[in-house]
Amino acid sequence: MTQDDDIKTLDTQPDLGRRKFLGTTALVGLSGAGLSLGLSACNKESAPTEAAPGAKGEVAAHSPYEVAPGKLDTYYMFSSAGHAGDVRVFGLPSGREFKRIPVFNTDCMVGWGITNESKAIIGTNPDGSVKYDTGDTHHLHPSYTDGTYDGKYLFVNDKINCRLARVRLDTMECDRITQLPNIQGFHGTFPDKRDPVDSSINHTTRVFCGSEFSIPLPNLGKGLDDEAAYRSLFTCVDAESMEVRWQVLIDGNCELVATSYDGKLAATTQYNTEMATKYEEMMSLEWDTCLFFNVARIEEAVKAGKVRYYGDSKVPVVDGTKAANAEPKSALTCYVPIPKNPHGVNISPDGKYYACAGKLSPSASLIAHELVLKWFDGELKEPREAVVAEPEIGLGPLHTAFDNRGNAYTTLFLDSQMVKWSIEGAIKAYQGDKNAPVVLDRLDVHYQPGHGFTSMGETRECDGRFLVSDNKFSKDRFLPVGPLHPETSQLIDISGAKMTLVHDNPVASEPHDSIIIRRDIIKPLQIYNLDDFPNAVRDAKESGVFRDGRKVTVKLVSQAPAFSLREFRVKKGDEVTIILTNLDKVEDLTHGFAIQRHNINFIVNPQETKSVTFKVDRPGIYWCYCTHFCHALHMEMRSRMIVEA
Ligand code: K7E
Ligand code: CUA
Ligand code: CA
Repeated sequence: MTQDDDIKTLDTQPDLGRRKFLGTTALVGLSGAGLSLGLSACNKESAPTEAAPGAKGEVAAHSPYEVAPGKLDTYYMFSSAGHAGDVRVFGLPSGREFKRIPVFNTDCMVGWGITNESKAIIGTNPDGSVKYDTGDTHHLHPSYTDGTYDGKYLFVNDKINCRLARVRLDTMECDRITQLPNIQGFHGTFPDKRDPVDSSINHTTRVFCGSEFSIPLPNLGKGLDDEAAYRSLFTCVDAESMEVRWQVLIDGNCELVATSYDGKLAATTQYNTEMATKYEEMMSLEWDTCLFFNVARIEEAVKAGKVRYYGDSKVPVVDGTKAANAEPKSALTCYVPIPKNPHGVNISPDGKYYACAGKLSPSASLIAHELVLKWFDGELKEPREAVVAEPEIGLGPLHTAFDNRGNAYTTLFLDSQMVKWSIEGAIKAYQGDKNAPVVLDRLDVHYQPGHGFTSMGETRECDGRFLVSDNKFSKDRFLPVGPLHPETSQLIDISGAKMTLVHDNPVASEPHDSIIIRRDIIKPLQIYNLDDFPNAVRDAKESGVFRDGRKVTVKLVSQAPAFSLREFRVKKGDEVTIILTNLDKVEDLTHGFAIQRHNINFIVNPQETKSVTFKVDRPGIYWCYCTHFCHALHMEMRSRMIVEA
């Protein structure tokens, strides 16, 4: 088995592509000496031979999983980077890291949190300062059409400052961030897979967000010690406008979130049905729940105005507490009891079952989607009757992934294992069949896995080929790099009866969740459209210094290997805005712009425009230079800011 030959269309021809790239705009008028000076690293002939005993400098034996030089991966893997605040993009099966997408963090590689455009997305205080510049991304999921990824967006949470971000999958850049009101500890998040209200809309229109930590509502300094009144809200955000649509007041808290394939239900696991504020008390009950939301009924209640508001939030809140939803036929929520302190909830790709991982219980609870709907129709006595299996699978179950052959793969944190179990076998065993095969295989992973996820496993197109175990500890698996270790991402082949460990990859701390997407689904942009930037400097002739009192706008363009202004003059005390458009139209030709001693550093990709605004209060000359290696004359690509006294 190698990378998909059926996705050949995306394979580039590396030799041709590289020569074409060098032969056009980038090197017009340059000598051969310049070429070798600037771009020797790209020279294919200079491939290392030391580790290559085979003929013609190539490795003799290939692993069937190897992605040979110049070949492309079969899958994208997107990972939430935890408290690094960004999103990472990898290729599978190679495990190569391609990109880090800054989201909640400041990033000087691209200028995220530095440019005016990114500050506007992150959110700024009235005085222009950034409100938050840290975040903790735990869960990320793309938008859906018809039960599979449509390649449009990726949604990711910030657990620290309670924001939902959206990443465009064509540019792989964050384009919106929304603050969720009246919650803390925003953890689980999942988009719906189709519109639950209008069945003709078969794509994602909502994103659901769970809050893990309960707080007084509103949290304005009153009722601080009335811990019994602390509450959590479940939040729905509009996937297009990114505005918060509604919230649900619940009993207990929210952990992970899952959504059904028919759009009807959203689910969240709850480990703190005790509604405790102290550690020990959160484990005092033997049972917690998986909580289901009837999305259409909630939207009806919002429409009917059966809502309240907290603090100065304009977001309508409906009542999803147990007491208010005892009558199934009108209930907005259904609380299904499962063993104490569960963690992840994942729905099987056939849309039939939610698998809740036990965490403190050595089991997984399988809840049937149809039976939860039956409870809402008044045809089931107790919510617990929706549980159709509860296999014992091992210690510390955290998250479950699926293949397309009816098997589930659950990470066992305490056992440091991946366990493969049969859904059908587990259901039969629950019904009393002692011979039903439940656990089919176990594989040691290294060490302490958190999330496990399969190729296309959260979609109808689940293909059952690969499983990745994202492990929280790497210990001895890699060269030591000081007290902080990387984590281990382990690729596992699940296409056969037994799981096979393919390889380890170190991942820089501290990823949480990931998803694996077939590469043909993602259609990345190579060059921006100049028209998408209203402030674009469309021609070098438009460059110049434009003064409006103490506000000065400097417009310039970059075209390899020069900026259109060799120098520009401003005065001490000015507020300077620099608008830079990269007029280069060549794929991969990015320029950077940094100003000495002014904390300015950002990049402009082909046909992109960005701006920065800052004060100048120290007379002198300050060199501006291109930070991003673009050309053999990259070092010379400079401008000079002259600040007059
Ligand atoms: Cu770490 Cu998804 Cu936040 Cu489980 S969560 S491991
Ligand atoms: Cu332009 Cu380096
Ligand atoms: Ca509990």
